[in-house]
Amino acid sequence: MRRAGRRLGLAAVAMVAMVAMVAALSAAPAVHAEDGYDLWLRYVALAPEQAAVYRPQVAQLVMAGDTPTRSVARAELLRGLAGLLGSAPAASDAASADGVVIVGTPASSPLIAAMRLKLQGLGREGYLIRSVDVDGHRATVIAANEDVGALYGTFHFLRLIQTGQPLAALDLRQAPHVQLRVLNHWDNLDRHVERGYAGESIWDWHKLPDYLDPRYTDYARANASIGINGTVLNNVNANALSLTPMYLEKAAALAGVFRPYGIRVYLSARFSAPIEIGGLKTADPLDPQVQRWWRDKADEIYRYIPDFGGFLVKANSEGQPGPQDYGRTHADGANMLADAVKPHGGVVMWRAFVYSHEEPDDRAKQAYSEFVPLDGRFRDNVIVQVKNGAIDFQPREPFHPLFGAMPKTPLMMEFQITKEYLGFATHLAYLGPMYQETLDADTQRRGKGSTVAKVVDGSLHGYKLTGMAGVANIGSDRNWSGSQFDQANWYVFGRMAWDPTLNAKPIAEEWARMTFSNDDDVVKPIAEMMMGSREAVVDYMTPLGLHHLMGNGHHYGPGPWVSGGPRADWTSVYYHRANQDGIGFDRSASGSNAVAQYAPPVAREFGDLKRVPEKYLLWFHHVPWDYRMQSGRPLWDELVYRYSHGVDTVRQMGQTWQRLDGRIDPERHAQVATFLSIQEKEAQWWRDASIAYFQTFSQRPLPQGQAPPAHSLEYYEALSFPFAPGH
Ligand code: GCV
Repeated sequence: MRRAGRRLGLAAVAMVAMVAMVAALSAAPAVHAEDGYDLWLRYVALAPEQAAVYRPQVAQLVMAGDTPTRSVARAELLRGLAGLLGSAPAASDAASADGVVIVGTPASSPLIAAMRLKLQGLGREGYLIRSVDVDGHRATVIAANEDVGALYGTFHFLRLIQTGQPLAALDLRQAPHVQLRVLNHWDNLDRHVERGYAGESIWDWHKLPDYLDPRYTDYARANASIGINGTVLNNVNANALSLTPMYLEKAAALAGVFRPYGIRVYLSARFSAPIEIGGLKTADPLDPQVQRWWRDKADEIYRYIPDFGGFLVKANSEGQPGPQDYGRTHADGANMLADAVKPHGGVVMWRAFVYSHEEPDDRAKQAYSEFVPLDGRFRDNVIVQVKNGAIDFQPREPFHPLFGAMPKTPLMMEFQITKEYLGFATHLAYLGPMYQETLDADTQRRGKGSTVAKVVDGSLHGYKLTGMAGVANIGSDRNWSGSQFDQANWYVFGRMAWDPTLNAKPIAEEWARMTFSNDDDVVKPIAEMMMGSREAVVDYMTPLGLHHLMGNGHHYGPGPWVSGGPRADWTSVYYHRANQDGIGFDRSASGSNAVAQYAPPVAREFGDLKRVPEKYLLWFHHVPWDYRMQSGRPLWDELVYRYSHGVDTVRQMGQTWQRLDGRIDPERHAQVATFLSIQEKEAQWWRDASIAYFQTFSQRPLPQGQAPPAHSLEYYEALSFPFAPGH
């Protein structure tokens, strides 16, 4: 009996444990819910009292799901509301009670058609969200001219609930300020991602077109939720094979997944493809055979992908082939491709990140020198893609002088989301303030207020085509971006591409609410950490306008001593120009005169040692070590102080994060905590190595209270990282 009883007891215990486990599992969110996979679309249950307020406001849904886009919008709304509120609204054909949500277009919804809403001016992608009265019932309408607008409106509506905003008296109208809002994937066909720190490429080319990883759909959802409407699948350092039928079929499969989400596929085109895959002897853009080849290629691509967006091209830059190989201009090259895609409605995004074969007196001047003379010579379906600054995505650069300088040629912004120069995936650096700093910068090309944002949204020069590109930080890692906080950079890019006048801080807050917690006492410290984080990176890597001081090739860690090699403008010494007298690149009239590429009032400000903002001091001037800074300190002391300040800020970020222990799910909290400790270690390394190196020129003691570097300069110089990621 006892034995039997004991067995029974064990079985009962096992049964109870199993039931408890099953109950726990079914009550718990999806298995991987808090590893970051769900991004800002977690839709976790709101606090009961909050859910109780929303539930009656979204009790019914009137929405036809009979087109692919309406169907994904509907599914998202049901999924979101079920997650947030514990129950999805009931489907209905009419507003028969309070709390109806009506979504659609006048064409798809008789209710919306009857409302006669002012949808003019919203275009294809805009929407309005409004609290209305329908037959005496309180309702919310999400209306647009086209399905994709209704999809964007749906995501906006969900965001309101995700971030705890009231729904009672809504009157929102939104339309994108920028037409092409695209991610640029620097993904190779072997799945290596150039400057990628989040695993392999998410495009599993080998299994495409047959296997469509569900991740592709989640990628599309995430992009649509922030208004991104285009993706360039392959690296700008392009392989011509991407344009062969085998790969076009794969790209078409991806385009099929993305289409309902309003996302078009683009491809980077290798300029020499007519030779490599076309069997021609030349890729000369003025050669009729070459032109014919591209026209045929475009026709072929559009047979696979009828809504193909067009080409992105890196030409005559860093060894890539281009029209200059045949004595032709960038305009000749771009126009040939533009003519090929024009009949299909495609565009060409032609990059202005160029290097000539001859070393220039100042690389910062190159793009302007090559492109400004071509203003007005591009076809109307070409847009020139310009990096935010003239060198290369440094932690801080003044705005690119091309912005505002090509009134007759649409220019689009290229930001880097992946943090090639800002600590890869382990450093927390929220890029919102950096994007905002560039977009808010005043080119003064048409008087004061001629901001870069107005160049990008086309309003300054009346561009017909507008765009913003972000070099993606997305990979196969479960958390997509290599770290939890790097998701915020994808997010803020999308939000600012939609509206370049948005501020970084509210975006950080809304992201933190959706990603971590809706509690103000969690959101506030996180947003503060984020807002200070990029400045901290600037301080511990490249303070006061220094730039391009990273390790050679892989760009990991400090390398201010980098010299030699094939080109001077690939070294650090070329950029910092430190010597016994001082430090900094003289780009004023007494130096390379790069300042002259800006509008005169800006040139005067940047070119004047007394007026240049200190954050750009060493970008534009070579300054003596004892130069008196605004703080009253000599330059050398200020430099050391800034390096240390960067490290201190990271330490404080770590402490702030520790205080949030218990307020964030343990898995993500632990990962962020570890990454912050890596960042602190590496910030210290940057500071120490940089100080050790520059002290050999300044020959000055460290200011009082400043700790000496932990190691000798030789130690730092000897460190080697042959396998750093992303190279
Ligand atoms: C895709 C920098 C990067 C390169 C990148 C290049 C570009 O030089 O280090 O990896 O190449 O910019 O933007 O074309």
